[in-house]
Formats: sequence, structure tokens, C-alpha cells
Amino acid sequence: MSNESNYDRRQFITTTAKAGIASGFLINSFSSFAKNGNRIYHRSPDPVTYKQQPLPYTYNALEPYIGAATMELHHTKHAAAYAKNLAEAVIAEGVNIEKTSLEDLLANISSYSTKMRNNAGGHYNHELFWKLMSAPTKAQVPTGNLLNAINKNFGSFDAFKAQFSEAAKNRFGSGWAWLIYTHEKKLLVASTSNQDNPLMNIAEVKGFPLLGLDVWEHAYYLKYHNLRADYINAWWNILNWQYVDSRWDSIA
Ligand code: MN3
Repeated sequence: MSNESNYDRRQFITTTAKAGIASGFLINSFSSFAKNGNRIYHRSPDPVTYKQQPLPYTYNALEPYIGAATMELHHTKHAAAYAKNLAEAVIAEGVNIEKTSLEDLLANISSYSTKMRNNAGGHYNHELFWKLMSAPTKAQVPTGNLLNAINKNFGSFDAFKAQFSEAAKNRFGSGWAWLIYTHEKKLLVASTSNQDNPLMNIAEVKGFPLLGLDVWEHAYYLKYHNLRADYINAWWNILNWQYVDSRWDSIA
């Protein structure tokens, strides 16, 4: 932790330089997750707070790929419920949210109830998900460092996209697909069921989530019905690589 102040300085520069993430997330400089009982610290570029935040764009901003009705329901009903239930669980289970970051709570999720697991995961995942998307005018590929890392880990950008899309398609039932940065400093594609995520100490594959895709039916059913693969294909058009790049640049 000796470089924390250096990191704070770097994070401030990074955060204020990047459009869209300059709105006061400097609450926790570090987040952590556990591996074999050891604390591994990752620099969280943009920690998720316990309270649901407003969408960073209008409901129709992601059209035609995700419709306004889907976004409104998803944010005001589904995601809002996770945030509300998380707030209840935090009180019921005596979590001091001033002292415990959401990422730390996820790293110790096995110590809490199923309600906490489902809703802390649900809240974290959705708050991240909104920021991972933007109107379909932004760059469609990562730049520089992250693109190099993807090429190195997956062979090519297209090979990564194919592997991620397969993971999203093949997740049975409800869940998420992820691109994570592991303790072994590798980029990996993973998927989790329900509202679990790779920050949780119970996750099969653990790591820091660079990006995640919600493949619950509520995320796509109004427009795509049962055609999850069409939703996944469409989603690449609204993935905000600029934001993913900023996450990568802050931890790698
Ligand atoms: Mn959802």
C-alpha cells in the first residue's frame, strides 16, 4: 500500500481525463479480493457505491440495439430492486458501509446470506453494466494497451469476441459473461450464474471484471424474445471500449 498516494494521484489524473467517469468515484483507491486466503489488492478505477446511481444516458440512447422500454424497466425495476434489497441486507447483517467497500464485501460474500449474495452481486453487476455501454457512436474496438493484451491472451480481437460471445450464449439460464483480469495477470473469459460475479470468493474463476454482459432474459426479451445470440451480437455495437480501456489502464 506504500504507493497509495502515487496511485491516488495517477487515478485522479486518469479519472479526470476520461470523459464519463469524472463524477466523484474516488471513495476507495483500492479494492481487494481474496485468493487462497491472501489479500490481493487491485486498483479499482471506478468503485461501485452502495446506492443506485442515475443512468449515465437516456433510456433511448442505446437504440436500436437496446430499446428504451427495456432500459427503463431494467434500471427502474430490476436493478432498483437489487439496490433496495442490498440496502436491507446491509442493515440486517450489520455491515458498516463506511468501512467496507462493496468490492470487499463481495470478496467475503461467503460470510453473508443468500439475500446479500444475490443483491450485492446484482447491484454491483448492473452499476458496472450501465457504464460499459454508450450510444453507438463511440469507438468499436479497444485501443493500445488493452488491444495488445487481448491479442496476446486470445490470439486476436476476433478470437476474443468469439470466445466471449460463446460464453454468453452458453450460460444456461440466467447469468453473466465476463472479461476478467486474474491474479495470475491473465485476461480470461468467464461466466457466472444468477448475480454472482468474479469478485466473489465463491466464484469458480476469480478476477477483476473489465467488462460483463447481462444475459438474463429481462435484459433482452422485449426486443429479442428468445434470441439471446442476436442480443449478444447487437451488444458489441454499444460496448463502450473507452470505459473498458480506462478500467484496464488503471489496474494493469
Ligand atoms: Mn439485469
